[in-house]
Amino acid sequence: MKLSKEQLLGFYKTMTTIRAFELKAAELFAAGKLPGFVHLYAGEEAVATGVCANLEQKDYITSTHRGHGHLIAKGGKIDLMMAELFGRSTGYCKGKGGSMHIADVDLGILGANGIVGAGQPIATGAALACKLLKNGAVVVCFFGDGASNRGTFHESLNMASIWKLPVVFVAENNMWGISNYQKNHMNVADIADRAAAYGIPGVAVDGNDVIAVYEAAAEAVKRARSGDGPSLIECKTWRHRGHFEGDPAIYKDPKEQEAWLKKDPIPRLADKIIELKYATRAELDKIEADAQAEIESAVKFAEASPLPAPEDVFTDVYAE
Ligand SMILES: Cc1ncc(C[n+]2csc(CCOP(=O)(O)OP(=O)(O)O)c2C)c(N)n1
Repeated sequence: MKLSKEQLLGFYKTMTTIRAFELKAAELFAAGKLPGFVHLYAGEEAVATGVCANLEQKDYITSTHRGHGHLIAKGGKIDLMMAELFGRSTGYCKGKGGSMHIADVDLGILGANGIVGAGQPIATGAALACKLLKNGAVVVCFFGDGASNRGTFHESLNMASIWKLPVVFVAENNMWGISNYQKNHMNVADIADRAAAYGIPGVAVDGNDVIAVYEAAAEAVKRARSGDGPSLIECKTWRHRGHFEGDPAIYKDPKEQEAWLKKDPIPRLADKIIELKYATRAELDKIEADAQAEIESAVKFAEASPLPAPEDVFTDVYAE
């Protein structure tokens, strides 16, 4: 598959925007400016970017506790995301949800989720709705290696398979479930192998290679859209930081960390773009600087926004 200059530069923009958002969130959290937990996606940008580049606005995603990258890649509004992290009334959840509850249904973002593995049945249900409504939409379900051990994973893949639902399950295998190394929590090397148990295609790809992710997702999305049912894609990647901000990640082998940092998906894509002569280093630096500026402006928006009013404490919390 030959990708155009516009596509690769678009990937670069999305990935550098996610990275800039995450590193800014790390800095703000350390400065005590963000009231809730943040689980950062730095290092895993190629997964959300490569997958979501295959989606249209009418398509849906379900996200996780590590969701900022998914939201940005699906077109989420960065100023509203940042305001939510700050707990401000202009945020996606009017400041009451924080990082793990951001949703934008108009953009097909069915929500981040603090419950590990909870997105899998939601994605399966959304895919059933798409099939019944015949709206031609596809659902992508992002989840981690840890979530691949939950009953929700097995039930969802089975149900999606027998009903041939238009859903793509994307396992983001960053090798860790908090401090639990993959080898210690599952006896298979490739999560993709689990697809065979449900009679659906399963493929493991280099999750730090945005082109490889894009190509695998293109096939799975096409399959889902044409009514041939679900697929499982495992993207092998690495989170650069601790499980959440504040976790020093002392359980990581420093040598392994160093080796993975050398496989950082962003410089890898930059090298590819330069090799193809699609852009110069200076042009890529400009894309990165623009991404940084967008994040700085989102921080200004958030900091200038009011906190929710105390009398609104119960609004949007309970349904009548
Ligand atoms: C049902 C449930 N069990 C446990 C937790 C606590 N918890 C939060 S994140 C996490 C690990 C998730 O690992 P993984 O699915 O690999 O995602 P990653 O954090 O690596 O992106 C756990 C166990 C939870 N939030 N929900």
